[in-house]
Amino acid sequence: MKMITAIVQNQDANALGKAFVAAKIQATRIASKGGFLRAGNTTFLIGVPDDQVEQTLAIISETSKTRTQIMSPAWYTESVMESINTVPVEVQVGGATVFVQDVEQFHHF
Ligand code: 2BA
Repeated sequence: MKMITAIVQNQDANALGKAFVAAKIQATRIASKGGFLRAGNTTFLIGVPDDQVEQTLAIISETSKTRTQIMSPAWYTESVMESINTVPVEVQVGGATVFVQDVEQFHHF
């Protein structure tokens, strides 16, 4: 069994959740926030048998889009003084950031 952790943009989260339900893949959705942009994103925890990993990754890949966001460096520095002369920069986000880990034990009591 594997644990797939997928961080996706909020705009893609509903479609991805629906796709998991349609494919009978069980997932848990957690509201999260990126450390860099500090914008909301959604983290899915998906426990799947080994033979469902590829299907799960394909669904995530098909559903998650790459987008460009404008980021003010002031958000990053949190400095009011620095924010005066900073120019917003474009940052490319996504599609999805995905980790696949081995599951040592799975219990469902
Ligand atoms: P954020 O940390 O808010 O990052 C948003 C986007 O900003 C990233 O998109 C990347 O393009 C850019 N970025 C992040 N850190 C940067 C830095 N130090 N310098 C320049 N640009 C930077 P993605 O790579 O698609 O990441 C989307 C979200 O996925 C991240 O939101 C974070 O929540 C998560 N993530 C990405 N890599 C991760 C990792 N290694 N571990 C845990 N979470 C990760």
